[in-house]
Order: sequence, then structure tokens, then C-alpha cells
Amino acid sequence: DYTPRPEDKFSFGLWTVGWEGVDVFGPASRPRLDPVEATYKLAEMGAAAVTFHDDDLLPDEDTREHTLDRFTKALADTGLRTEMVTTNLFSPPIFKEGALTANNREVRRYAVQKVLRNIDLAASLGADTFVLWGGREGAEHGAGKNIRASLDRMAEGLNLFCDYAIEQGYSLKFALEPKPNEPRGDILLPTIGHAIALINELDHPEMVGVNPEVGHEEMAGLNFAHGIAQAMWHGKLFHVDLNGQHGPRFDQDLRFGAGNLRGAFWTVDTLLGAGTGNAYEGYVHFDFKPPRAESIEGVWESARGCMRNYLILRDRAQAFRADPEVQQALAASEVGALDEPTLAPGESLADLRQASYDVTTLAERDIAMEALDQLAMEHLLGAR
Ligand code: 3MF
Ligand code: MG
Ligand code: MG
Ligand code: MG
Repeated sequence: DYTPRPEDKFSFGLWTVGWEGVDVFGPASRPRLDPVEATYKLAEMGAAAVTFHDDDLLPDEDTREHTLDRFTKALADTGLRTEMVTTNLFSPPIFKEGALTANNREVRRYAVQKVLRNIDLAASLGADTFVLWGGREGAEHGAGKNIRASLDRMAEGLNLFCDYAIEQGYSLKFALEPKPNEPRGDILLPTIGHAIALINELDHPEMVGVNPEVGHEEMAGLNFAHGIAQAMWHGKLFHVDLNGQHGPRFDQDLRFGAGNLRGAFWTVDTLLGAGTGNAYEGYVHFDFKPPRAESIEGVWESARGCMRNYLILRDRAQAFRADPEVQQALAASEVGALDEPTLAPGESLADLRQASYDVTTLAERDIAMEALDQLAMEHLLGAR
């Protein structure tokens, strides 16, 4: 049975189920959902944690303390955690031309102030991870934005946040969320690879990782499973945004499993360690939008679908890895042989250069990956 349980570590952004359906072409199609009520409902459905932007939970000063009290009571009542907190640096019109990388210095200082306040909140709630998605850090024009200066300011902001967390003794880690475009024509740090390259230039690279989103990488035409595998290789997969996307188009934020189903299968397999034991240990976090046409019942169905699809795909991926025929097929494709260094310890480059290679036979060898992939397909489709 695919009933979600707290030990599955499912986590939801409060903005996901809370999305009222406002889009570029129309206003809200659903009433506002109280984030505290949503927290109770997600707990009842089997989630383990919630996440939020400052403005999702605490949209104004007058209700801030009261809402925080109600929210912390909901966490205590349900046993849910706040595992991640993030800052809305994209909706307020002041950020129309960027936040940490706005050309205007006052705007950048205000953005830093907003983040610092929210870091304090994240720490007080015991969150592990602080996500930064720079939705407005970008451009539609050529000369209007100096990309090199933008990278300087982005790095400056991240260095300030790390220094502040260290100074306060917070154990928070930061995670950058890449996205290629939307709402800006081109967004800074468009992919996982761009983000990791920037992280390696920071003062405290060990404190900063990535929060990749399925749909964002697929909007760039990239393979999400490969992207998170590289993030894991760098030790940088601090968090994840699972959802569904159908090809390179607008950010669809479908429920996990919808859209590119094969991609979802390999994503789950990769998070589980792809048979190597090096699994992702963090929360399985969903960032999706229940379609605008759904009523509130459909919102919960969509959230339940995210979790069920993950559990079904986990079951399918585990069955694939445990299948003896798959083990044989992996061996036939020489998958394990890639673990061996090309130049073994003790061997010299001269050994390698002097050896003779049977070029014709090697060129003719059968890689047998169609058979291996068909086994995966049959496990995914439930035919095995
Ligand atoms: C936009 C997103 C964002 C981020 C969020 C987390 C509104 O495409 O994916 O969701 O996930 O800001 O920081
Ligand atoms: Mg998205
Ligand atoms: Mg998104
Ligand atoms: Mg996201």
C-alpha cells in the first residue's frame, strides 16, 4: 500500500497547496487557504514537514505574532517540522528589477535586511536549510545588466548570510535554486552547474549547496537525474524541489510523476543512490501547483498524488535494482567496470601507451543497453 508516512520524510511548501490560481492571464480561482489549516491537513495526509516563504505564512506585521503562535502550536500538535525556510525576493514590486542583484543599491540593502530577518526566523524554528531562489535576478536586455557585477553582488550577499549564520551560531545551511527563465527573460544561475560553479567561489562553500527543481532543469532541456547526480557527487544536494514538467515550456509545476514519467523514475532511482548506496538523506520536498482548474478537493488530491507517485516509483526503482535479470544486464553493459580507474594504482602512463588495444573488436562490442533499459521500462510500467 502506498500510504505516505512521516518516516518517508515528505515535505511541502505552504505556497504549493496555498496557490490560489493567480496566473499571467487571470486572477485567483480558489479562495485563500489558511497556511496553519494547511499544515494540519498535510500532517493528516502523512507529510513530515512543511516549508514556507516569509510572506506565505506571515504576510503582514499586524498578524505576524498571532500567526506564528498558531503555526508553532500546529507543529507541536502534529509533530511536523519546519525543515526549510525561504524568502520571497520576487513578488514585492520593489524587487521588480532584482533583489540581491538589483542595479539599485537601496533595493539590494532592503533585500539583505529581509533575508537576515528571515534567517533569524528559520533558526528559531529549527530549520536545517535556507533556500534562495533568485526569480528576479536576471534581465530582458543586454546592456542593462552587468552579469559580472551581478555575480559579484550575488556572492557578496551569500557571503554576508554565511558570516551572519556563523556569528549567530546557527547551524543553517544555504541552498541555491537554479532556474533558467520565468519570471525574468534570463535568470542568473540558470542551471545546477552554474550554481555549483558560483558556490565554489564563496568564502564558505561548505555552507552552500543547491535546491534543484525538476521542472527548472527540464525547462532548460536538461536531464534532472544527471543534474542531481552531479550535485550529489559534489556533496551539494542539500535539498530538492520535486514536481513534474512536460518539456521545455513555461514552468508547469505539475504534481510529481506527471509530465516526464521516465525522468521521474530515474530521479527517484538517483535519490535512492542508483544501486550504489549513496542515497540522498534529506527531505523529499514537493514544489508543485495544483492546476488552476481544480477546486480545493483537487488541491489535496494533487498533493496526495505527489506522495503516492514517489512511493510507487520508489517501489518500482527498488524492484528494478533487486531484479537478478537487471544485475545480469548491468554486467552485460559493463556498468560496474566504470568504477575502475582508467590508470590503476601502480600502473604507469608508459604501460598504457605501450599496450595494444583491439580496436576492431572493441568497436564491434555489444553495449546491450537497449535490453537493460527495456527492463527498466517494464519495471516502471509494472509489467514485471
Ligand atoms: C519558482 C520556484 C520557487 C522556489 C521557492 C523556494 C515559488 O519557480 O520554484 O517557488 O522554489 O521560492 O525558494
Ligand atoms: Mg517550477
Ligand atoms: Mg517553481
Ligand atoms: Mg522551486
